Amino acid sequence: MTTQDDNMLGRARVTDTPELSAYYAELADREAGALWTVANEIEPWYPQPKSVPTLWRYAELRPLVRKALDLVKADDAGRRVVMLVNPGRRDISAAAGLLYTGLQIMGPGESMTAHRHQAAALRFVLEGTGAWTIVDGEKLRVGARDFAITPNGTWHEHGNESDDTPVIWQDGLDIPLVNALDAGFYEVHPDVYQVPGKVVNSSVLTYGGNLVPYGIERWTRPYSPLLAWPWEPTYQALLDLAKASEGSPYDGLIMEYTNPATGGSVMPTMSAHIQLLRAGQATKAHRHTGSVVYTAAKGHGVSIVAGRRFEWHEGDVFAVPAWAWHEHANLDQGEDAVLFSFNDFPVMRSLGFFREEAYADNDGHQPTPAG
Ligand code: GTQ
Repeated sequence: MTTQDDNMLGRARVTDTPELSAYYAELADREAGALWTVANEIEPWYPQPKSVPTLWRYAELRPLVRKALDLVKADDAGRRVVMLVNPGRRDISAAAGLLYTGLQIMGPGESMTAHRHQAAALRFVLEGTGAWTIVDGEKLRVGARDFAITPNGTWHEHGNESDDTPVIWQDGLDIPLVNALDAGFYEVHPDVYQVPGKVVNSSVLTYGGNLVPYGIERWTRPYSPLLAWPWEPTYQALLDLAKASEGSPYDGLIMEYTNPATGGSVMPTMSAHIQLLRAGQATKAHRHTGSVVYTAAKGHGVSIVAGRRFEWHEGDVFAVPAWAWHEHANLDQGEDAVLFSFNDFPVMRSLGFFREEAYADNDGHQPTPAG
């Protein structure tokens, strides 16, 4: 089928004939092909993500995640995780673009063995009080709404030291990106478990205070020396920013978790944001390259993603594919709402692929979707 776009000068527009079909078959027999049969598809005018806007409701998934506690042992599963799979990307287990996400549950007293892999990982804690992770020998204790990273190649193992309450946290990994680049490696720790250093949360104690230690060897690894961002100071930073700034018309009061040594993203492939929407605030629509996975961290709101209306509550996760128009609103008139998100913007930016565009019509809002 040809479209108006295909007919434009400079685009492939060869009509099939019996001779051509026979020719294509001859090429195919030799593992070759005619570019003009696929040119418009492989060089689209603008991004054509296979991922579709998707919402995963925590109220629906939480009981299923808890069910996994009884069905599989953490050690047998390796990681007891319910993946959130984009209906357009089942082939690569991605949630959006080349980003993976899942809900990991650990029962009281459970702990898992150590491994490391090429994929980078991040965690956003949804519930529970006893969660810990050991990242390259540093034990981190993380509570609800805390953010933590497991940079690629670092040894890590997780557990829950609570006596009675399961922990559920969200994992975000760049597994599909690593696989798309055929760069995946995976190793089990030679001693099965790491021996953590004596000081818990040492990177938070060292780098968490808005100051960088002076007079010690400079940090030169490609990821943040700070490995965890507790919720309280993070939320306070948003409240303080709200006093000093109007914020972004598209994102409200948005901040990036950063590498304190560079001011850049926490890891080379993935970045994360935390954003506050004031009571009743509605943002304008924009779109950009790069894929984003959002989590409702606090409050209740709605996001319109490429015309789909996603009403969200705490713990809900939704995917915004690359180049999809999106806008957010806080549906509560009295309380603020907070969205956590992670993205592949560092990849887009380092390759020169980042582009952003404002929605121009209708005062910056997409048409109200039906239903
Ligand atoms: O915690 O190491 O959800 O390796 C998927 C793959 C979590 C992890 C996931 C992983 C991990």
